[in-house]
Amino acid sequence: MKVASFTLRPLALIVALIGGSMLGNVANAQQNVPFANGVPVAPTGLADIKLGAGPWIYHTGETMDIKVEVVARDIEYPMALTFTPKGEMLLVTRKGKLLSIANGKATEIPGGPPSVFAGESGGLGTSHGYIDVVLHPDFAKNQYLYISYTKPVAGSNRGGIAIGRGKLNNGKLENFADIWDSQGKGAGVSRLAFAKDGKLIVSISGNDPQDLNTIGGKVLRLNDDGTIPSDNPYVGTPNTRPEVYSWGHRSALGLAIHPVTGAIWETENGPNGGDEINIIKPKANYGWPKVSLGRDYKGPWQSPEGPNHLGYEPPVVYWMPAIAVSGLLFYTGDALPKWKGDVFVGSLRTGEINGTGHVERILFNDKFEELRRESLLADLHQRVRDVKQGPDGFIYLATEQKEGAVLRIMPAK
Ligand SMILES: [Ca+2]
Repeated sequence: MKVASFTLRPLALIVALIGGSMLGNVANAQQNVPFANGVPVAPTGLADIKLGAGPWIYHTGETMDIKVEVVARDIEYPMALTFTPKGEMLLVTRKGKLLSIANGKATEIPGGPPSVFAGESGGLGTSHGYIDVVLHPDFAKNQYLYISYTKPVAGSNRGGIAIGRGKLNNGKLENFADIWDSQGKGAGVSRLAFAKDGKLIVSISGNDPQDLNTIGGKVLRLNDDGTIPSDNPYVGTPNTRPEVYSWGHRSALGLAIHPVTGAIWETENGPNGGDEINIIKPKANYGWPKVSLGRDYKGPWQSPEGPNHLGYEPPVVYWMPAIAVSGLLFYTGDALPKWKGDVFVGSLRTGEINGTGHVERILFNDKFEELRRESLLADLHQRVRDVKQGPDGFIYLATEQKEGAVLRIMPAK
């Protein structure tokens, strides 16, 4: 039933105004929330709850008790973490720092590029300093460390995404140089992963995911030196960027290679819902902004025809409302045996409420169809940006906030 105040009879309007009926609920509901830049301003009642000292013990759905510990804390805005073959933990931050974490202490590794940090986490138009860090598959031989970052661009307060590499040697990043540069055209977020064939897979957010002649909203495929692989799917296609591997993506905050199949998996954010996990195929169009399984920030379904993915590559998992899906991990360890083979994702916030980030575990069947989904650690109120498996088989989390931390999930005993 369409109810608008101008259609109400005077008596009903009076009833509505005094809030004594169903109609009153319509008239008095919280529909006029404050907006900024066309987006509702999310409340902050649960945000910035200080992380306790821990450890925390949880019972979990698969009847396995876990312990969560703080590995390091008071690190400003961690974005991504990784481990060297020798087990050293490396972290990059929105502040544009590369850090080595050991014994609860963060030590800065100099030699990285200048970068742009702008805006509060979770706000529109933010720039993220250092966004992701990966090691070359032959790192033990060549010491190559790659960073995707927001490179300063003259006349822009947001910068543009670039990717560079340097050699990690004796606590320094040496000879860092860009291997690929969006020339200011890509802003927002970017993730990196090396595929099993040694190609560097890159996700780039942007405003033009349906335009094959730009790099925004695409997954790209590069050689390890940033050049274009001759077997890329669009090499030689007119009016198409030869880096493009797949298209129609929104903000991808997670990228990982399946440990068995070698497939590229990606997490990307819808607005208020329509967050996705996708399996990336060459030339496939993943639909954004034509189709989505979620709502726009203002309330309407994103797809004009309703929520569907007809004619486009559908996600394997989706969320409505959004969880601000972030880092992506295939757990292969033995330390948490009941989770072996499961997928983990980070969440920055749930249902547009700040301070509700957490971790989700998803159990698939052998066709990668979802069977179970479990929410973990929501009571810690952290923005979980990255999820990685350590060499010890424990799960490590990077929480992206001003007083950010690295957490570790291990068996309770
Ligand atoms: Ca999609």
